[in-house]
Amino acid sequence: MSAPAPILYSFRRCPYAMRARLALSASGVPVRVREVVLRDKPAELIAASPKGTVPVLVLAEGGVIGESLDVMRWALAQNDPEHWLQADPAETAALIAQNDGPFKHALDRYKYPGRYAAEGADAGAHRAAGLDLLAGLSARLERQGGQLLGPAPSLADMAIFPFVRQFAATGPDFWAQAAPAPLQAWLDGHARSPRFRAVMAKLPRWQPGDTEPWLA
Ligand SMILES: N[C@@H](CCC(=O)N[C@@H](CS)C(=O)NCC(=O)O)C(=O)O
Repeated sequence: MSAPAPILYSFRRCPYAMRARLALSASGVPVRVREVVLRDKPAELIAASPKGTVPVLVLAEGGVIGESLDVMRWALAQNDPEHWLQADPAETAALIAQNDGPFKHALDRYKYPGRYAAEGADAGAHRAAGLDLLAGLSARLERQGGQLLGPAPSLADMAIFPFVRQFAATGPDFWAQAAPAPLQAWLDGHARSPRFRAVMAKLPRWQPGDTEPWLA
């Protein structure tokens, strides 16, 4: 019998779950994954975290972490071999707040205009607003030597790139033609990394009674 391990409720394509998986993988902490379907969430997920979003990390000793950034910070507090936590905390928080706030707002309305039709969302205007914010990130990548807060990746890069990846994938031709080159290079580097590929492995949907696979 192996020692009890934390359990991560995850959804492969969710960018919040991706950032949690990236940090857990970087930390090397062994974690078992319950892959869920958002339209049919298991009762166990709701019992652990009634707000019903993923990711959720259920600790072996009984605590529950229901926010992606808290999962990242918990993982890196156990072990941070690549020093993701060494970047300036205030700048890290500001970059992530911009991503999770105005950038996510624009991304959702660009990607799913039908869902926001009632508020009169114009996909093109939101695409432009998103690109404006991304231009700021790109200028920063140039200034900092390749990553958002220096030459090496830190928490901000790993928390943000899954969302930029969604923006790029919403209109690949637009992205190729309109996104600044440093930003394209940054995204490609992260999206093609062995770690990202590993945490994007397809897992079967978890059903009660199944033994969960380990996170890569
Ligand atoms: N603030 C949360 C947001 C998580 C979130 O919104 N996850 C989405 C999937 S990407 C979700 O679970 N939505 C609930 C649903 O679709 O039912 C976090 O950072 O963990």
